[in-house]
Amino acid sequence: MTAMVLLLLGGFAKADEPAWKLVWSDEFSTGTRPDTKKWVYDVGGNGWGNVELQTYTTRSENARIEDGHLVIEARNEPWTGADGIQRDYTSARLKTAGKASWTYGRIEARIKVPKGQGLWPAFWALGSNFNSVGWPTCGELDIMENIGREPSIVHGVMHGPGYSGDIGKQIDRTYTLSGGKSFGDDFHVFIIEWEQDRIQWFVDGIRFSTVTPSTLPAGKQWVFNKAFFVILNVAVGGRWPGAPNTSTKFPQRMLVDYVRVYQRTTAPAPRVRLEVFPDRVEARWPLAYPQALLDRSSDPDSPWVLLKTDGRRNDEEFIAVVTPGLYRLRWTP
Ligand SMILES: [Ca+2]
Repeated sequence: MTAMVLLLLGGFAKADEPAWKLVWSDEFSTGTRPDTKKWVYDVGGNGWGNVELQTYTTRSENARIEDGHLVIEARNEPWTGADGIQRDYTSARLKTAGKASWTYGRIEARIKVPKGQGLWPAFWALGSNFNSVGWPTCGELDIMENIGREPSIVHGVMHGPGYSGDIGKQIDRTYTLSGGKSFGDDFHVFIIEWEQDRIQWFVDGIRFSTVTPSTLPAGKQWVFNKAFFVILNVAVGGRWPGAPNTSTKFPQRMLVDYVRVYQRTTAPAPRVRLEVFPDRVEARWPLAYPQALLDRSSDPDSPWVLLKTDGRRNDEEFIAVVTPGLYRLRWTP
């Protein structure tokens, strides 16, 4: 019996160590427009501090729910916004400001970015005190930024007072897809795990940046031990990506499968249940332990490797098809 040689370990953490609990999410699975209980539109075309070219609107042409995804669509069309200025591009920018914000947690989204010179999709967060203290004192965490001329690269960026993009001193780390693949070809999961005095960035479960107060320029203030809200947008043009050119095809769409926010909670050690079917064995564990963190090893002397599985979920559990081997369910970094 296959299951007899399958060993599942409950991670290396003690039973009283914290796991993640889902505290907020949007699966974009109902309705035709973004849920106004969760999202607020940023509207307008003032360049957004970056000499961007688009006007953000609230129209379904620019933001809608389709096939279980939030679609943010950048279009090349003349559009005159409330400021009376006609610009050549429209798009959308959605934020949870005033609806939901969090201090610490695991914030993740599964996203397929648009493609093309001049496109600038982002999944990011701003300090909730933005309106009172302004940028960059409020702090900015870019969980994922991609610019069209770098199709294989995403940036994980931190801006704060004295270390922001306008003075070229932001903390900017990148993750590059192997084999020349483009982020715009498929969905990827972009994550930060954020705790007091430490933030880690991941793509598809692989950590590529860890930032702590000691990372900052000497004497600069860490402004990330307080509440932040989340933003999703597709900008067109701007100082960093540059303008679209004749190679850029419009419309371009960013597809967001979900946004999920987990926070740490004291939880019992994860229990993994094995279901044996005639043709496969499934490992099932509670949703409190994110799917991304099932590690596999071929034998006790080999390193752990994150199991690459699309898996699936029901209302209570993540479900992964597993083969004989050594496994651990990991829920602390
Ligand atoms: Ca979805």
